[in-house]
Amino acid sequence: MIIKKFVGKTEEEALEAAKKELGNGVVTMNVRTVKKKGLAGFFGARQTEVTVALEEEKESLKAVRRTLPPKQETALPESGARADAETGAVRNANSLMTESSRNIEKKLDSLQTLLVNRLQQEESAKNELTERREESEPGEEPAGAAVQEPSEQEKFIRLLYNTMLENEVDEKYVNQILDEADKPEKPDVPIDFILANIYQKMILKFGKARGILPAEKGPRVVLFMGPTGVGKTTTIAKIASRFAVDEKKKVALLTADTYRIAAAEQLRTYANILEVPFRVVYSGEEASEAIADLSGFDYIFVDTAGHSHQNTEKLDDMKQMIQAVARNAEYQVFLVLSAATKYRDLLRIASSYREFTDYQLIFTKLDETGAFGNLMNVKLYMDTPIAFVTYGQNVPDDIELFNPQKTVKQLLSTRH
Ligand SMILES: Nc1nc2c(ncn2[C@@H]2O[C@H](COP(=O)(O)OP(=O)(O)O)[C@@H](O)[C@H]2O)c(=O)[nH]1
Ligand SMILES: [Mg+2]
Repeated sequence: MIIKKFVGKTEEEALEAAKKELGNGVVTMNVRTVKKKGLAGFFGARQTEVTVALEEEKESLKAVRRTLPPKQETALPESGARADAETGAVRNANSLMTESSRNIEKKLDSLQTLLVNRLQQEESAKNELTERREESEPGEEPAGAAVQEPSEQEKFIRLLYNTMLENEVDEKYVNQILDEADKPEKPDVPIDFILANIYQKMILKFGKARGILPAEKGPRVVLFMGPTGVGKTTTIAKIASRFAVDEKKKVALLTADTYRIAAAEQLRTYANILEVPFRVVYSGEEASEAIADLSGFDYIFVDTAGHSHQNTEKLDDMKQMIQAVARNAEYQVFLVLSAATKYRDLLRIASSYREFTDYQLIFTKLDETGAFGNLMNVKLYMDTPIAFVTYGQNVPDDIELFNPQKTVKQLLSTRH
């Protein structure tokens, strides 16, 4: 069975929308007045929400709904009953994710404790304020007494909202995430259900990267592009080491970064350490020749020069290089970006490279920033997945496959 909510100015309007999407077979389950969507909705205007049902529910929704306990004594997490419900909700939410594990469950548990503690802190700070106000104005009604108290759920969502903003997720995407997450249907929905739901939506938003795949035939050529100084060469060394040393693959390194002598020498040094072939290529033609010479290899990693989007000469070189590689081999492109770069600049850079190629993302220098919102922002803006992240200068250790669970947990955690 599908259960879905539709909103409109009136009940009729909401039901019209439901029938338009799901057909005339819908059955009205519930009608109620609700506040508008997004953060604004927690304070703003009201509309009518109709919950309708239709045969054929998606398994994933069923799994989450089954976890809803029939009745909760309290929305705060002290009671044993609530703790049971929490484990259920989290376990089921996790079972929807391919990478579910006890580990994530544990992490999510501690994350929730963190959030709840903060919620309680805010609560007691507010109570203190009210008490003080009452003391100073005896006989008068405390201000705001007429205003309806937001529910625990609303406060919790508000807290998640602020936490994501603090972690520099673009407000536009924060609203999108909250709008897409299932809204609590009843006032006593436990907050861990809300958390599990939002957590899951965010993981789905990050999607899954392909990473570096072996070619079907011949070598896989992997190009790394990005601004100067973001860590392209270092990242190539890390990745090349994983493939050459850990996986015992035949790896070769090329560099097209011929603008600075030191840049080529840096990669040559890594090639020497790894004992893999190294070549400098000055043009697309030379790259083609090198690929032909290295046809017995598994992976050929190509370093490139950073360019600014005003530099049309370098831009043309890059295009030619990619075209030459595309003619001669199965290839993949990665755009390397620093997590410490400003949001607007990241979008400008990512857009300028997108003009001539598709790519997966690599974020470097996660150790240099406490806010990971840009990972979500760039991923969603460019609609392309993040494959690797790096978090230090050590070769080959400071790199890992992008782990959405870990990043989402960071985005929902308070920074210290
Ligand atoms: N803190 C930190 N530094 C990094 C990271 N990756 C690379 N670097 C450093 O950034 C500087 C530029 O790296 P490089 O690979 O030469 O950048 P490229 O110009 O893009 O090839 C070097 O000092 C690297 O050690 C990282 O993940 N974290
Ligand atoms: Mg370099």
